[in-house]
Amino acid sequence: MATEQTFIMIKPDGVQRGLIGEVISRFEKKGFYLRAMKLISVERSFAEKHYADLSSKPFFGGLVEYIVSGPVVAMVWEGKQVVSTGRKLVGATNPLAAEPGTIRGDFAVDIGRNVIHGSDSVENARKEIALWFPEGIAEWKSAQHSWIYE
Ligand code: DAT
Ligand code: MG
Repeated sequence: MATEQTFIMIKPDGVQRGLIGEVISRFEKKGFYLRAMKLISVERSFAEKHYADLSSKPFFGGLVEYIVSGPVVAMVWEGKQVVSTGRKLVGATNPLAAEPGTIRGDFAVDIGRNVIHGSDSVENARKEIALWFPEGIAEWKSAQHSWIYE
């Protein structure tokens, strides 16, 4: 199946607040496939690498603090247009601007506690998956595939 993959991370607040199942459920029910997942606490240098594009922003220090403040759930999801559609499921960066029905719109208030990360392009998804899953990802095909994709 030559479809897209995206990197989704449940941030430390999402883990602490018991939202892991909720997030996974939304991606599963939509019709995307989980290809890799791990609960992991990352080092500051690793968080800085993940958010390297934002290193000049005034909020960078606080963002890195937040990501290393507890374990995160790192995942790879696969499916048709999963990068852009995953961003829609995630919702706008500022949770107060995120639509109800999105993860951030339903479960978050502050931009610095917005529960979840989703890759913003196919190219960045590829880079993030390589960074977070150097060990590789699982190969499998859902038995429901032909009931979701025509
Ligand atoms: P997104 O996570 O929606 O892709 P982003 O890549 O621009 O947004 O920023 C990464 C994270 O940094 C974002 O989820 C929350 C934080 N952030 C972004 N803009 C911010 C701001 N103006 N003030 C504080 N934190 C911010
Ligand atoms: Mg981003």
